[in-house]
Amino acid sequence: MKLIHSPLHALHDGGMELFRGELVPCFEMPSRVDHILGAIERAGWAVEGPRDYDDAVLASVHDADYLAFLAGAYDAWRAEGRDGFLLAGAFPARGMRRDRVPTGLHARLGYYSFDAGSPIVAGTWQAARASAHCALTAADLVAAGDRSAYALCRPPGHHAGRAMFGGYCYINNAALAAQRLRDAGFAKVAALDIDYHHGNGTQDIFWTRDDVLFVSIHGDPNTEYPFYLGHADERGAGAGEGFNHNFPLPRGTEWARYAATLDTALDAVAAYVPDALVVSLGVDIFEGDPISGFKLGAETFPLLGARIASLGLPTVLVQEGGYAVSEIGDIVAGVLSAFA
Ligand code: Q9C
Ligand code: ZN
Repeated sequence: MKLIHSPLHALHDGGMELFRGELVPCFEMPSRVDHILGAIERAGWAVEGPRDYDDAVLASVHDADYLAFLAGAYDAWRAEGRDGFLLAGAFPARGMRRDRVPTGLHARLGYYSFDAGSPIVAGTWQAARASAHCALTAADLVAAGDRSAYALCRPPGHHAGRAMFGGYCYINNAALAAQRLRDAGFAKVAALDIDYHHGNGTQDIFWTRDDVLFVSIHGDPNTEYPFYLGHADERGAGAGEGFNHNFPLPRGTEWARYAATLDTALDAVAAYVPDALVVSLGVDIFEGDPISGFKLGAETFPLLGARIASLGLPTVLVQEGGYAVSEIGDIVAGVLSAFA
């Protein structure tokens, strides 16, 4: 199994997030990658860099105006004589206009995002592009015949919608990988999202499509971020109706219940009879995660990996969340061991 990583992730650093009324350094920090790389190297697996891609590839799952905003936001901030980082603080909620893109930088910042927890620093665009390239490279390896590949993506991607960033995510790496597999000739692709937080961005991107199935297990949005999407009654629309499956679980969920729900989710994937699988591998479902609420012990992750691997599908694994920084390396390695 090949593992793909870019050191450019480290350029996305130094931003702060609004957390319970205070500005704090982002839980989503560069050292997460150091710990995952360390565990990968201890396991004896080699890591390689991503291939290069034209920015046009990103437009396969994102709107062009959104990508242009992301690419130029920091320079526009600089041009206003500012430094540090951009952080959105106002959003077009109900009763306000979303039909016109505003002209001002801060107005567009809120227009294209949904939380005050996802800063844009000088290197965010470069890091997000490199992260996307890792996912695309892993997809290309699987398209060329590898049974599985892992993309050590940072920043993560599954909260990023067609034209919206948030939840530490700017470009939807998993969606790009799924689209890449489709374009390579895999007729039906399933995206399984096991991050603690609902993958609202991936759901958004494939909502009206029947060629990419979205299946997600996550904390109940009644109480868990991102709050406003992820309920079980969200089933897709138009041609996509019936091709979206959400499995919300309460805070405090332990392995026994999680495993039973995972089996139901895997049954939904298998019933679709996909040609390939993309896994949004968030390991913030670990009991030690500082911002999440499930109670899965470290020892359950090889079991989790084995259950997903038992589908027997060509699989692209894409790193999403996981904030118990010093423990996520061994946890990710535990999942990958089932595929390697
Ligand atoms: N009080 C990912 O795991 N902050 N994103 C939540 C709750 C946002 C998580 C604050 C969490 C985003 C990829
Ligand atoms: Zn998460």
